[in-house]
Amino acid sequence: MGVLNITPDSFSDGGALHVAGRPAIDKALLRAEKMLAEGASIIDIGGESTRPGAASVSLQQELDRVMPVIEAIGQSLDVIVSVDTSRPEVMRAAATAGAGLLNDVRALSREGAEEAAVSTGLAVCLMHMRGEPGTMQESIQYRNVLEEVGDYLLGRAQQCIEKGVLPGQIILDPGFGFGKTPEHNLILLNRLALLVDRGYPVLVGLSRKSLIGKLLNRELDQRLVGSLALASLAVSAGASIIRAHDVAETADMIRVYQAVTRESLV
Ligand code: 7PJ
Repeated sequence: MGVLNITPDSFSDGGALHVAGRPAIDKALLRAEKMLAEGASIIDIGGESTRPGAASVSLQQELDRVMPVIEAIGQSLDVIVSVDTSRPEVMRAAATAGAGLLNDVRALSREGAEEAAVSTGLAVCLMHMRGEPGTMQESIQYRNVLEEVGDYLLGRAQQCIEKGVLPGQIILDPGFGFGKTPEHNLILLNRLALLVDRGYPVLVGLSRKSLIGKLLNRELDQRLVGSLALASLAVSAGASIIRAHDVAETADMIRVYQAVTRESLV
C-alpha cells in the first residue's frame, strides 16, 4: 500500500500534493502511477493529517482534497484505491467514485461510519488509536499494550459484524505510533504474530515513523533502512499489507522475503 497524502501539512512528505489551497491532481496521479509501477497494489489517499497538532479539516475541505484524486486515479489506473478517512460522508463518496478500501484510523467509531461500511460493502481497515491525533502522545499508559490493542480491535470487529459488516471485509491494524511510546511499538511489532493469529488480515504502517527517529536518531528523509527493517519483521510475522511511502524499496524487500520463504526465485 503506497501512501498519497493530499494535505498541506502531512507528517512525512510535507504537502507536495496540495498546492495553493487545492489538490495538485496531475502530480498526485503521476505519483500514484509511479507507485503502481514500483509494485503497489493499493494506493491510500488521505486528506486529513493525523500528525500530532495538525490543523483540523472540515468535511468540505476533506472532500475537496480527496475526491478529485480518487476520481482521477479510479478512472485511469488499475489499482485498489483506499481512502484514509473517519467520515462516513467521505467513505460513501469515495465508494461511489470507485474506492475499494476504507482505511479508518478511528476504526469506524464515528457516528454513521459502521453504516457507511455496511452500505458500501467495501473492505475496511480498523486501526487502534489511543485518544485523538492532537493529544494522543500525552500520558500514554497501558496495563498490557498487546492485550489491550488486540482486545480493542477484536471488540471493534465484533461490533462491526453485529452492524452487518462481513467478517471477510475486515482488516486489523495495531496503529503504530498512535498513542504509543516507542517501547509499546516495539512490543506490538515483536509480538505481531499474536495479532495475526486472531484470524483477520493485518495491515501495518511503520514507514518513516518517529520510532525510527528515536531509535536511530534520524530525520524523516533518513528513515528508509529503519522502515524496511521494521516492515520485514512485520511481513515475517504474517502481516498482509504494508503501508509505505517508499514503494519500490518496500516491494524489493517483500520480493526477497518471499523468495526465501518459498525457496524459489518466482
Ligand atoms: C497509518 C495510517 C497507519 C493505517 C497513517 C503516517 C501517519 N493508516 N495512516 N495505519 N498511519 N491504517 O503515515 O505516519 O499506521 S498517517
